[in-house]
Amino acid sequence: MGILRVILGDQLSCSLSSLEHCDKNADLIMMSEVIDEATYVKHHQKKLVYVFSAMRHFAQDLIQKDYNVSYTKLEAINNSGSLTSEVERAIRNNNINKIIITEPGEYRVLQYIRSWENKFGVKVEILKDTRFLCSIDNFEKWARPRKQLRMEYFYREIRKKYSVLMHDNSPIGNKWNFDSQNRNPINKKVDIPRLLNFTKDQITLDVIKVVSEKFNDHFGDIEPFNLAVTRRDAVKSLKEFIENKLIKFGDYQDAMLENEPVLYHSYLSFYLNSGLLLPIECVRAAERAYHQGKAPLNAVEGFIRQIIGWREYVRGIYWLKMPDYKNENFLMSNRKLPSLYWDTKTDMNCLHQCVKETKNNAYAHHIQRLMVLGNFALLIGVSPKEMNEWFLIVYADAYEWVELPNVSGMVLFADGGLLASKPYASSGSYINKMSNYCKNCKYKVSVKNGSEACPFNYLYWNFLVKNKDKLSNNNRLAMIYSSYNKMDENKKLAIEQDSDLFLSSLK
Ligand code: FAD
Ligand code: DLZ
Ligand code: SF4
Repeated sequence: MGILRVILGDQLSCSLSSLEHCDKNADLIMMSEVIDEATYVKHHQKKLVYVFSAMRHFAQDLIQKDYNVSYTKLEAINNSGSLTSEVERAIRNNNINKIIITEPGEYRVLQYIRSWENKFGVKVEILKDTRFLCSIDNFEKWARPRKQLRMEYFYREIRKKYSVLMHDNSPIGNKWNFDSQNRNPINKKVDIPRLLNFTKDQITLDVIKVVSEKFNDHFGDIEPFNLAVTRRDAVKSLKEFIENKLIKFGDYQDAMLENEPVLYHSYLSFYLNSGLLLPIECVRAAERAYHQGKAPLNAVEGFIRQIIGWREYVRGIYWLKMPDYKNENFLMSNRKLPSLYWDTKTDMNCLHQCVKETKNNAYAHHIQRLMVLGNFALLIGVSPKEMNEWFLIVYADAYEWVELPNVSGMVLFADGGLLASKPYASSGSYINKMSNYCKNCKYKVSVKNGSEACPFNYLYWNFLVKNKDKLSNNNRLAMIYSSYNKMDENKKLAIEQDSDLFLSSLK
């Protein structure tokens, strides 16, 4: 009689709660690659290669540590296709008296885990995911008495709790947040350090073969494949970022440059989200670099805020608000996702570049996701359901707990301002300031109306007009609505006509 310990594809950490107190002689670890998880949305092919290869390598590590592992590959003939049916098969073939699992990252998965106890007549224990710095319960305790759930205040609490960048009880530098120093555009001449390249071993090559055979109708390119798939290589990536890129992370956090998909970003989200790296080790590594004088405070604080601020905060919001959060649509947006998000075909160079890089890399950095891909969808009123599905498919770091609040809350304002105090809507001038995309665009960013004009320029005003009922009482938008009200009537008409023409031509 032993315990079945189920490990999911994003739970690849040796310190996982479901591995604690494991009896290596009696307990069975179950890991399964299943078609249901690969296709409930049609994940990017590179994401599938990453997930399956990292799972296979993690199972190998566990076996080397003498755990008793039952691993089912996608192509195995006895693979039953879903996690639930795989658990059933494991119970049938082994003497199992209990199931232990760490809480999953998606509500959908939690629902079916909760059905196992009744279905199989075996006790199921769901343990907390202790890899996060704030538990779901503690986030709820923080949120319950508050009217507004701003990330900044949550972040300060976590900094204090873990004593990160603190001196006595004050933040180092006497300020919690150095974001105002983190908005520099980037000059093409800056010599950006290259990412590490990892050689593909036989495990990854086998996975590439399976994915390219079975999922070739999914979006995205497998090659070049340069992601780490083991903890060892993920740790190398973290070290490389801390040594070579952290120093400028803050300065260029919001910058975008053609054919430079990563710039000074860490490129660590895949590893954090599947468990190869732990958030606290990334935070401590950055903090150490600050104390050793290797990186300035604006960079280190900015990086740490993304991890113990935004990352923990969006997870808290997700679990606080699910399952209703998924259906929220405050602006009642219902446009179909334009085909350019799949085929890259558009004359708008910023969108073309960001979709192309997403297709090649299963990665885009934050400002590309927010201010180009997201901003455009917000302005044209893409339905939250369609946009969420796209974001969940195309990025190798996407799991619903982190994707949904970013898309519905931060980008589409679908939660009516729970996460963001105002929509991140912007005209072309922001993209022009922060990137070199406009130089190679068919449209002119300086032109506001007419066939040559950058579509972001008129769509921005059109968005505000169309959503006036819902947004004009937002204090942070008062000045903008007042500028619109003062606008010449001919200009208002041109905005409406240009927007109608543009939107009706969108495929
Ligand atoms: P860096 O810029 O180097 O940041 C360091 C780390 O901070 C990241 O690795 C990530 O773990 C964390 N982080 C930064 N911003 C956020 C954020 N807003 N929310 C949560 N964590 C954050 N991130 C995901 O991990 N998965 C997603 O599916 C995802 N979808 C997004 C969708 C949209 C529309 C937007 C605007 C953002 C999304 N993000 C998502 C957040 C962010 O864009 C990515 O975490 C980041 O681009 C990953 O690249 P990086 O590792 O180089 O990040
Ligand atoms: C994303 C993903 C994929 C593609 N495949 C698997 C799989 O075959 N087996 C598995 O255990 N997990 C997989 N995952 C991750 C899950 O779909 C799900 O997103 C997370 O487990 C939620 O925490
Ligand atoms: Fe994008 Fe407008 Fe610039 Fe073209 S001109 S790249 S559409 S912001």
